[in-house]
Amino acid sequence: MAIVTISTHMGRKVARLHNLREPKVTDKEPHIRKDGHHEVWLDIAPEKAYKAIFGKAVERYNNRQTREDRKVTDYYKQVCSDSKKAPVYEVIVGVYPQAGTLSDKEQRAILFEYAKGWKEVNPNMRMIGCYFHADEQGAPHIHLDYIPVAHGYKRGLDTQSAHIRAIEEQGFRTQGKTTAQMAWTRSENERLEHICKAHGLQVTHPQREKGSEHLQTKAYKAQKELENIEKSIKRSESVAKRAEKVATDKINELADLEEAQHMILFVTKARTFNPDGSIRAVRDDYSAFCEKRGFTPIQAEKLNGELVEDIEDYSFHLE
Ligand SMILES: [Mn+2]
Repeated sequence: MAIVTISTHMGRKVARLHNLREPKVTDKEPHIRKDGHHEVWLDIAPEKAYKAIFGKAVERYNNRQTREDRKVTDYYKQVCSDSKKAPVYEVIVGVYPQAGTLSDKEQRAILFEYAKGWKEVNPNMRMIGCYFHADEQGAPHIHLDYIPVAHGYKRGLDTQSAHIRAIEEQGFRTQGKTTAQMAWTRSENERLEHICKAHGLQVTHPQREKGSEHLQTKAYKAQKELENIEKSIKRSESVAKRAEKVATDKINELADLEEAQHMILFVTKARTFNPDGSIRAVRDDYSAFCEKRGFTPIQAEKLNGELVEDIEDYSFHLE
């Protein structure tokens, strides 16, 4: 199971040409891979969207005006020139793997679900653009552009483009240190988290943990470490088994050797009665025997020493 962090970054900066991958703009953006994948899920020009959303309100307002100069001719332009407002807002949504992996396809599915569910929970935030970018450095993400729509104004148009009012109309209120905007952002994060969980992902909140590594991530890493340790134990066990076999072979070889020693002693006994036989001759025979059996010089020397002692003992008894 992959562990991810999520983010819904809300902002007033909308770069439609970047989102649409307009070459004039993206040619100057080196972080975009030319051969990368991107999709346009929805794209309505803001001017057009403003006419569709506020056209009727503009009409109602203009019909009430007696003075021609008070009539609204272009509501979009009016909002653009209002320093307190942005005509279009944007949320950048991403799912970022912290441990484990997540395919582009899976990321796309989650983000698509998020975008698809937008309309139902955000009736006041009219989506006019949605762009899937899997061609930038880092994880795939979407840019979701929307126009905030608030109703019930007594002054000016009865329906206006107004971010905070639109959020409040959706039921979010400022409470203590939590602003309506923060509450709404949190609710969108929870919605995304819910989708991630439905896709079998674990979601961590490193920022809530104030930069410390999340316990779930730690647990995941510990689990992986344990698996690695288990693997290395298995490897050690098979090494031990092989070593045991080598040891058994060596013991068998030593048993053979002991037998050979007895044989040599037997030969020595025979040579004692032979005027040409000597201890030295037996020792040379034995050295050759060790060499043939593949013993190291030290092993051979040690055994040799023992053998000589044995032979000397034996000779003594014979006298
Ligand atoms: Mn992008």
